[in-house]
Amino acid sequence: MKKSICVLGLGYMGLPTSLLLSKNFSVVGVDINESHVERVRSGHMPFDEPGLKELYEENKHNFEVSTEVPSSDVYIMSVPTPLDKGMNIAGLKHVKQAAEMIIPHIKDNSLVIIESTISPGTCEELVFPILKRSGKENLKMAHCPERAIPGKTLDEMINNDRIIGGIDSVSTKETIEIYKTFVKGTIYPTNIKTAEYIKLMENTYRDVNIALANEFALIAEEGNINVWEAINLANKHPRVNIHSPGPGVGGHCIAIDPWFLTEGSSNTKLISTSRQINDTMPNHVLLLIKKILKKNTKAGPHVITILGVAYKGNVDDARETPAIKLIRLAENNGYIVKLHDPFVKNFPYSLTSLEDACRDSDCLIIITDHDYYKKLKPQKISSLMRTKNILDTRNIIDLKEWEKHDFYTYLLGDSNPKKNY
Ligand code: SAJ
Repeated sequence: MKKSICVLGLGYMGLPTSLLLSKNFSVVGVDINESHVERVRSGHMPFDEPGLKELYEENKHNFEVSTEVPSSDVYIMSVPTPLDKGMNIAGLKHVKQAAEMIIPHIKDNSLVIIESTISPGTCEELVFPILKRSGKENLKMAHCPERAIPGKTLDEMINNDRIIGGIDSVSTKETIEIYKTFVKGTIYPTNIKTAEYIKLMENTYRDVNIALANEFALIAEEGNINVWEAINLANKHPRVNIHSPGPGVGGHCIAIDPWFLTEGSSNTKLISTSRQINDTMPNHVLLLIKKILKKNTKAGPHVITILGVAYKGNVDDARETPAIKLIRLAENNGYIVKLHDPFVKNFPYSLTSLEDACRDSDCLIIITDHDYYKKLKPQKISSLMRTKNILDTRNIIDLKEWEKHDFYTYLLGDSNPKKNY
């Protein structure tokens, strides 16, 4: 008989994982959000992800969804672990709730796998003791952090290497057997706490490197240097790989996970400084907007247009997007803020058509590196604007092309001496 697997949490990672597993196992996907469960049950994918709908159609005979936890051989937790913002520590309430929900249904020999990102020690010190309250024998547990990137989730879940750390060698071995059914990359075994630590190191590494790129951009602006050209040429060195500056770091992982590392230590100067640099990039973007509007515009009130609210290019995901901070800062400074995004549907502020967003605007600000904006034609927008300013925070448009259509162009990380801000 096929092993039964229950995946708790049908979000960006839980749903694709459930569907990949349903090729070989009988899978029940559980979520506490009834309307979300209903949506998936009726065959509607709750977010855009290449190949997801097709995978659902292929495997739906092995896949059920429910708000109730069933009795199962294996449980996989893929629930959110948000940042407890007031304290900058991991918010583990969903993890605890999922563990409590499992207790009445868990069997002797069940295996519980945590995919959610957690601070080192959480599996052994928090979750396993909760599961042991069930009184069941030979419980097993492992941490198998996900490494996939939205927009390429299925491809990366299948092809990336994976780290699996069990609470003991049997747990590690059994978890590897399960993931081997769909992972083509190499699966590396380790212990459970090291697996928790590795996941946080990976995202912290990226955050610190982005902070360095952002700091390079700020220094370049002071020194009449185009940071994008400088980074491109520095990266010709065989051992240098500088990341890209931008308007700030968003998403559910890179902007959050470094704090899960720092909560367990007092030796975290570099990591917290990097977080601070990335978190204050929207403030810097606002300063650039102010300089632009001081120099080249008509009388206020000023209208600014934010192009892109997704946290990164070509996705519909706006979690932790730096656009939110920029919108709030801009409103606090008296600007009328108009917003456009070709993909995002759920957002706390109203989004409008591109034409409406640009009409009577004094400055366009590219925040998200959607391909859609790379292809934007200045002639399409030029006549709508009140004052033709454009600030590119991602270096994705051809500024010269926009200048041909009478735009004043500005680039984050380039003080642009000709325009002298
Ligand atoms: N960003 C920059 N400059 C860069 C790269 C990214 O400003 O050079 C910004 C992006 O615009 C975005 C944010 O950083 O706002 C994060 O984007 P991302 O593409 O770096 O990462 P995520 O959050 O989509 O996915 C990351 C990935 N982790 C790593 O690359 C180490 C992914 O593999 C993880 O699975 C995911 O976090 C996760 O779930 O932890």
